[in-house]
Amino acid sequence: MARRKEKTYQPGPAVQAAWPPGVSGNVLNGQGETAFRKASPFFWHPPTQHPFGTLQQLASDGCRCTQEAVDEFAAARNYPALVPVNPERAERTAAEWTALAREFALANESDLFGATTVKEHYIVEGYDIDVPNVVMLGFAHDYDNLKQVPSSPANGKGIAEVGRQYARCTRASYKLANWIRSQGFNAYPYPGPRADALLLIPPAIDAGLGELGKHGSLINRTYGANLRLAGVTTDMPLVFNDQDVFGSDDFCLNCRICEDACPPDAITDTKQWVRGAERWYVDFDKCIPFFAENAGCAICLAVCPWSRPGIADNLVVKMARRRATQAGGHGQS
Ligand code: B12
Repeated sequence: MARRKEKTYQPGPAVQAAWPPGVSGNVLNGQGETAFRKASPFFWHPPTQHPFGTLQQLASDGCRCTQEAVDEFAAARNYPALVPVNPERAERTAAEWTALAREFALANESDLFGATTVKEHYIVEGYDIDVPNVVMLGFAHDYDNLKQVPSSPANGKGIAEVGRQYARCTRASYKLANWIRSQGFNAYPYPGPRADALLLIPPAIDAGLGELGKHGSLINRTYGANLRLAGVTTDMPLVFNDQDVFGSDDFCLNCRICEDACPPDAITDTKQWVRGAERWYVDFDKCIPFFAENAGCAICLAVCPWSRPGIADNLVVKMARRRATQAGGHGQS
């Protein structure tokens, strides 16, 4: 077996000074907990709601490393107004509403569309979501820009690309929410970049957008992990998607490209219990210092084999073949 790469990264003094004494983000996130509980408000929530407020400010300042990145993140935080809900609505089936909403979303900047019901483990502790359904949207980064991470004042292309796609998340989720409202239903956008009531990865998995990767981000069968997410909660009747299990989780079991590439060694090779579910988990205490010092990082997204354009289709076929061989093998024994 090949040896793991030596990691030499050590957090610098600014991160150490900003760290809340005695606090672990992994404990706050419920690493090692086998019973279910909701996620606690965490990074990118208002700084008064969690203990990492000072570090969050440091990370946020670091992401403004070039004027282009500043401008893209400003566009991402330019939240439009929500229109009032139309008191009149047409009689349509859930299938008809879903087809119309999908068509609208895909024509208005989203690359992916899926729907599911709102479940308890999507909602952050202390928040409420009082509509039953959620539409999940996916947005691919420009891969050539994204792969220039980590960013710095000398080359901010990677983090500017993250900001640019967040701006698309904002525009697209608000446009879809306003379209749904104009059709007579409640709708609330969750665009990122700031955190809110809704965790985005768990509903994206249930809405068929992909599987959770070893690097803690969702892997889609077309775009890999080269993807941002946004959501719109609503009471519009919708047809729900099934999960899309296409083999990336199995692939992660034997792949360690992101583990090896992660400078602070934050990605682990085994699944862990976190708030009652056994799944991939990224060590926040190791990840965040490098993230804060390197303008948002995203190396794990860029190196993921599923993210390279044109590769995911082949990997889906390869994983289907592997499953068929394994099933055949079991049948013969
Ligand atoms: C806080 C946050 C961070 C923090 C903490 C990261 C973390 N692991 O939670 C920091 C700043 C370190 C961070 C870094 C990054 N993030 Co971030 N982050 C968020 C944010 C705002 C909230 C997540 C949260 O509260 N985490 C704390 C707890 C809940 O984490 P957790 O228990 O480990 O759970 C995570 C997953 O396991 C999964 N999950 C939670 N519950 C359950 C339950 C089940 C059953 C399953 C299967 C999965 C699952 O969702 C959680 C999100 O990572 C979300 C947006 C959102 N509203 O969801 C974006 C988000 C998760 N981040 C994203 C990305 C891309 C990144 C980065 C690559 C940075 C970048 N340049 O874009 C790195 C990757 C680091 C990593 N893999 O962890 C994307 C992921 C897109 C994708 N393809 O999946 C999101 C969805 C933002 C977006 N709008 O697209 N992030």
